[in-house]
Amino acid sequence: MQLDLATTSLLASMALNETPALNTLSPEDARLVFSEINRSMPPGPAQVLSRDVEIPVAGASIRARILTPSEPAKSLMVYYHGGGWVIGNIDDYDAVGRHLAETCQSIVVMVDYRKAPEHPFPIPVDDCYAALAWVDDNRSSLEADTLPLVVAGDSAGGNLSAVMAIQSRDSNGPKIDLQALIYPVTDGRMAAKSWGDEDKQLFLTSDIMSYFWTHYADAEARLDQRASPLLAENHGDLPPAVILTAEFDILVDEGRAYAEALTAADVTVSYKDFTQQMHGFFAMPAALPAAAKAMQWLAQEMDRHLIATERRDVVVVGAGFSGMYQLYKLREQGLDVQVFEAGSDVGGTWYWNRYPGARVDIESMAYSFSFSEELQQEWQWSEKYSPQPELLKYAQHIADRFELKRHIAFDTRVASAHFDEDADEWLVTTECGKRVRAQHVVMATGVLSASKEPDIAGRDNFKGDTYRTGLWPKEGVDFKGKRVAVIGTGSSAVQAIPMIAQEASELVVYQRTATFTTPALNHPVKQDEAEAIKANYSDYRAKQRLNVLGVVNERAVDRALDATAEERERRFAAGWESGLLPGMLFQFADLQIEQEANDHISEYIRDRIRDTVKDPQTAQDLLPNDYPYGTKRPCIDTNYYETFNQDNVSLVNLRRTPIETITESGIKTTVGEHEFDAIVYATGFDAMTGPLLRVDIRGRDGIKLTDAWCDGPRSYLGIAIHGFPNLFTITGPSSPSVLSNMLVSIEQHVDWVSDCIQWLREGNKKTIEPAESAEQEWAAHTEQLANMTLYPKANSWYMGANVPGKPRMFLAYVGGVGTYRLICDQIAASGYSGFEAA
Ligand code: N01
Repeated sequence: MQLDLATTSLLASMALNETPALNTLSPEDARLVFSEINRSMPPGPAQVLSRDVEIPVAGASIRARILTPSEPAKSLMVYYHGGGWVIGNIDDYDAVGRHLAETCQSIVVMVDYRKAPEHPFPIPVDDCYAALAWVDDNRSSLEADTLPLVVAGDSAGGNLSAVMAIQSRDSNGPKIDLQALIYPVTDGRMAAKSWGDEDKQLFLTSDIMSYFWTHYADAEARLDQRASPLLAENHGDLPPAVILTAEFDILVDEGRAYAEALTAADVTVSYKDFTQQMHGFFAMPAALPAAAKAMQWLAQEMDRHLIATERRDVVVVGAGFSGMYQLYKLREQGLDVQVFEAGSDVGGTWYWNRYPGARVDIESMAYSFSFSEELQQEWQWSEKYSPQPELLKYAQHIADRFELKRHIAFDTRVASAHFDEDADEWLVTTECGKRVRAQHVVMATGVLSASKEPDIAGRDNFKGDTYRTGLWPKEGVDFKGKRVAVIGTGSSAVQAIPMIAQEASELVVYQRTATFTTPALNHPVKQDEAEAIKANYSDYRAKQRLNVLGVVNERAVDRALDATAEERERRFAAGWESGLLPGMLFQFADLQIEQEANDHISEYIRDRIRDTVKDPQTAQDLLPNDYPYGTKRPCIDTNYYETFNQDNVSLVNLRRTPIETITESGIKTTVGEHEFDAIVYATGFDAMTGPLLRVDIRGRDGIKLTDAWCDGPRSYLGIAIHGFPNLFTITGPSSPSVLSNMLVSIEQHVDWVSDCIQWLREGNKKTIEPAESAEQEWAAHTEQLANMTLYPKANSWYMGANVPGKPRMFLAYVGGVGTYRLICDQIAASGYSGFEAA
């Protein structure tokens, strides 16, 4: 026999306290001892509202306690406590009732039915039935008019609940929607095999149970179906049942037999035997961790029976480019897919980031889908770097062209995804209460979709207009004639500042860290160039797929440190004039590895800033000098530095004059207050992990992703997480994602995930998840690679450094898109090595 540790220690402490066996005591003394045991347990959740009422029963009245949960109730539960019909009361069970109310989100009515031997069978049954009828008649005053009705109880209370379900059926009583029976007593013959098992004589022994039966009902009455529901002639037409038993309980066979009898009569039953547990464990929620798990299971099963749940093969969270393509792929494979999207339309990043000047920083011909030859041939990009409206139009075109929208629920944010180990499937719940079960969940939530709450004092004081670049209003913003502040100088700000400066009467930029940005040299797409690419798009795409960044430009193989000063100057100038991100970074092989090599390119850019910005102090303040170029996401811009030469634009260097607070009318720094009509926060995102962690994701054993990742994200390939079977993350942490052309990485991840799901189905396997060791090896590999570069030197969002309290680690795979693809392909080809599939 192996009990769980908490139970063993509880039994040991009871033995130490020399708790007497109840069957050796008078009923009165047994009640006192039982109350004493319960009094020693911690109370239940205080936030549950409690009030007692008197319920009339034949010739008397009984107490009942109404416990209302803090969250809106989903059901109305009449609860009959255990205690062998002889001991126990609603005070003893107060903590249990409170935990039930909170965990099951139920209004719980605890019934203090009268006890034997003073009130033998059938008085407790009649009391319980009167209470059930009273509850049903008083739904209005309980604020439970439309809630499903549940009868529930443990041990003798489980017996009474089962009896209530039968009696209500037979006498056309209250409509019971569910019976929840916790290690119920079901058979007064006292002959089930488990009664004789020495291992099961723990909290409840055969002697104690015989003592209870003897006080409750005589030999003949015990065979009545109102005492022994297992002996009922008809178990059909009863409400669905949730039945749980404990492995080391003399009643385990009775509970199981009842589950079998109901199933045989076509009643829907959820049954679970809690291993390593003894009788009574459920009623000790504060002492035994297993009780909390059992309550959660009960809540889950109640939801399963009481709340409409749809079933799909796969749920995809997010309808940006990754969610749309994932939907397309899986639907092609014949799967039933449900996509949930928080926005009102497709587009993801390009749906939310509508700030002025928003545009892509990888050439559009490269930042586009390759999966459909017709699509890539027919779609015409208007500019080298397409603006946000065009990217959104592209996303909408894809949704329409491939008829994706009918599978997407818009304006629907996913609140939680919990893995149900019994069914090997996920239960996904949305914020508006929709529930879907699916074998797989794909988190296509993007990497920069959790806009960071600006962590600036007094943020709520400001009476003017406030905007966040990552949550820009759909209708746009008119800054004409307005005094505007922009806080932040990352990629979003670098694009927005020149545009806002064209409209605003005054623009003040608040900069904490100066950024590196080089000219985008954007222009309309040259038709001959586009046609040349399209004529050979497959070669172009093949190059992208094996490239470091997912583009077609190649990195030079020679080192800046081996080159002459003139050669370096020539190459950096060529990069500057290329108008491409990789144009700068790829000029030499060592720019992101050797500090000294990086110093050269950083100084080149600083010189260009000095050349451009006329006011010497502003130029000085704009010089990035506390991190190597490329270790924070470099920007490309249109007229960023030139904008600071405009008369209506000024810069505040927060390193010299930090913000003290936002005020009602503006921003106060250490040198004074400046008034504004509008403040634009371009303060970034809780990148990579934020979009995943804001969904309540729970894997095996109910472990929360927030707990599993409390020291930083761990995954295998950035695709899958140990302990979270059948959950996939598109461009997740520790994949190339943000270090690459996202469209190339998205296609690669989606293809890989789709193949993996197909492989599972063909092999009749239900689950797949990475082994912990594979995850550890991947973490070591990604960390080792990152440490070979200059990336860890910057306080960047790549390192999680922009969010207070976020564990500091490099969040992407620096080995390159091509290498990463080969690794992923090789893992798949080897039968998914590093994964465990069952
Ligand atoms: O965000 P960011 P973003 N007080 O985190 C400052 C992609 N993107 O939205 O560096 C004062 O880069 C912060 O200062 P510091 C791209 O991958 C792509 O601009 O923390 N300032 C920084 O200056 C990009 O990297 C495109 O000292 C505060 C700024 O706010 C990523 O999105 C366009 C502050 C945040 O910059 C994120 O870019 C746009 C505070 N309390 C975005 N808190 C293209 O494709 C933060 N800051 C072109």
